[in-house]
Amino acid sequence: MRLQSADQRPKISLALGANRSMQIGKLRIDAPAVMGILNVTPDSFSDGGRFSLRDDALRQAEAMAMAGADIIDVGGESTRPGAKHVSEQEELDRVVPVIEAICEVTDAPVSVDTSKAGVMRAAIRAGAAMINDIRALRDPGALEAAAELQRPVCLMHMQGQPRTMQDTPQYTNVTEEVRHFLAERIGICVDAGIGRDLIITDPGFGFGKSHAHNVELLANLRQLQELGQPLMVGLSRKATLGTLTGRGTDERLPASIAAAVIALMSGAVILRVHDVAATVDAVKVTQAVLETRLTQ
Ligand code: 7PJ
Repeated sequence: MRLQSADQRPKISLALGANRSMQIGKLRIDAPAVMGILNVTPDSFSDGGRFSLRDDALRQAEAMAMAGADIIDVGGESTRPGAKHVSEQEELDRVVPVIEAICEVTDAPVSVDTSKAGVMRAAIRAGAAMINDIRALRDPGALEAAAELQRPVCLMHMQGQPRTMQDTPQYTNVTEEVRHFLAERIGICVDAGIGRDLIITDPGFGFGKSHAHNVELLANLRQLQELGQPLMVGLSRKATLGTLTGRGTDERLPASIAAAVIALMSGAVILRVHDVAATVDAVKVTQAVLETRLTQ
């Protein structure tokens, strides 16, 4: 059964900034969008070699599209604290065949979760519609590649580097420092020729942030709307939800839904999640309330 797709859901006017809207591939972002997470790393699927990795990934992408995912985010680099460095060739070998295969079977736009200029270029050539960069285009050549490609790009805040970022995260005012960083990156992107209609921002929950920092950021998320760009939020199954509930990674769906609803109520436009069907339902409920508020 195909669940109700995004274009059948009621629309609301979103916090996209004055008179602005965004197009990601065939998807017009004029209602909250659900981005399904597809990790293409050997530890995320059964260990059956490269072809099986591609087929498993394709099946999961199809299932997420059927469940109502508006975007599929394909990543080949594990960014967990302590994760091993992945070479550009390894990342290309993981994500390019998967992106090609997904684009053949679904219209849902594909996002590539990468920081590497070469992977950005190859992914867009393979059919990806947007770039999701946890390093906000700070790696060598990434800014130039994104400017050349002219596709929507998500700039995420991270303090430090994945391997050590959770050792001693430090802020005087986490929300203000994240806002300042993102404003600076937006300016740098605009100067490099990336239009504001292509820029998405993300506070980067769990990336160089303590539990208290994550909670404070979520409580103050609305302040990031001042940036004037669509806001993406990734809290799905994250450690901070485990800290709040005492639950393991696979038991964090209710907490993830609560976080998704709070994010939407605070102006988030794209939710990056593992559990697509459940999040799509939560979006419908929240959106109905937001829309009613707007028209009253
Ligand atoms: C995020 C991401 C996030 C964006 C990851 C995980 C860790 N990209 N990539 N935002 N998180 N834009 O999913 O637990 O929060 S990987």
